[in-house]
Amino acid sequence: MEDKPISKKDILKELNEIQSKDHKYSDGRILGSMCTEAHPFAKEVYCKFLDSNLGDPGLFKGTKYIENEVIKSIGELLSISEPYGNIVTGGTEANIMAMRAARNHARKYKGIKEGEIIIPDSAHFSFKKAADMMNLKIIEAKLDENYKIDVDSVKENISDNTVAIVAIAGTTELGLVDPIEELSEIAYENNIYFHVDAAFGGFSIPFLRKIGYEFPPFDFSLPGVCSITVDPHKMGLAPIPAGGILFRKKEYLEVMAVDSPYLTVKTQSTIVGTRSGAASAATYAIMKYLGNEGYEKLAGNLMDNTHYFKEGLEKIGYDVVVEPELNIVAFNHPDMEAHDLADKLEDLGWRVSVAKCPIAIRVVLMNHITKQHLTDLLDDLTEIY
Ligand code: 0PR
Repeated sequence: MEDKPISKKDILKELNEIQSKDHKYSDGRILGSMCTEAHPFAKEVYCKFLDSNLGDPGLFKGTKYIENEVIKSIGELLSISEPYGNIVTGGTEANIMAMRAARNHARKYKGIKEGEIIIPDSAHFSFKKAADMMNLKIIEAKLDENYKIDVDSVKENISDNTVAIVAIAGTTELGLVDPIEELSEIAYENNIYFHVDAAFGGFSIPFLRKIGYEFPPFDFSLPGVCSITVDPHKMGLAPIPAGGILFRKKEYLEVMAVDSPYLTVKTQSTIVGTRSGAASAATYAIMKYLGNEGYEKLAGNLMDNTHYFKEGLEKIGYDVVVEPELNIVAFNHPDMEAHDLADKLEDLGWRVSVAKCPIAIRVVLMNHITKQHLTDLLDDLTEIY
């Protein structure tokens, strides 16, 4: 730090130069991100609540009310009238909370000390962080030929130490929805905590259903589902860091509550202490501003783009790995390594992501990628072909 203050003008000039090194969503070149530019209104509201701290909700009763209302509104989308939960720091904190609730619940009510969690091979790496922090053993269930969790593999792996089963609604790499109904039944029958990671799909499946897309049940309408991760900062157009975690019962928050004696509330269940109220307020505002209609339109448009892109790829001769269920397309050149194809696209200015299972180029069709961007991308892919 300098001894003398520097003028705002000079600092901003420097910051603008530095920021120009960042990629911008609006360039339409970021192909592998589940985040996108937040809606301008959400950003405006975010700034108004920048100082509010949900870690001490007694001081911020208004913001706490907003968080509760947001959880309730998301609950309505996920078929539960009285959900418990929080707006947290992204899907990672949400998944860690879910695993912590499951572990503590099993420890308290079943006496399990060395817990195991069964997750699909396709699960997001946040579960690895959760397992590492909580000393849980990860049991990876196999995927079936369609890259979804294999229900038999889950059944075979259930043991006396299983504290949770996890399924995904919108896998990170392919955007697929696991057979959640079957797993819910298995978890329910075996009295095992069942968590659904709908970080990506939770903010689109309910809206796609309303406009005629078919998805099997994946939410709290299934009696086995204990918690759901759903991130407003992915498909919800809310700013980072707006993750969401919803629990069916209050006792899941209670089993992981720690005393916070000198605060305005006596216990805390989130991982993070001082935490953003701005994310809750921005999510509240954007959900009201867009309404069901706005989100239906958004999700529908992104699926139209997905189909447009998929068909364009097939016309050129690329192999699409799997029929998209949500707005992600993964594809390969028939005789070029995915990493070589990724390098060629990077050379042309595209920011590409390569999936590992199966190895393929993966494009997440978020709101910042327009039809025109897709046409340009298909033109480049034609050149490369
Ligand atoms: N669950 C699922 C299914 C996810 O896909 C992700 C993240 C998470 C949980 C964790 O969420 P947070 O990253 O909010 O903690 N999925 C993306 C990924 O890892 C996140 C991402 C977003 C990565 C933008 C890159 C990027 O540019 O691929």
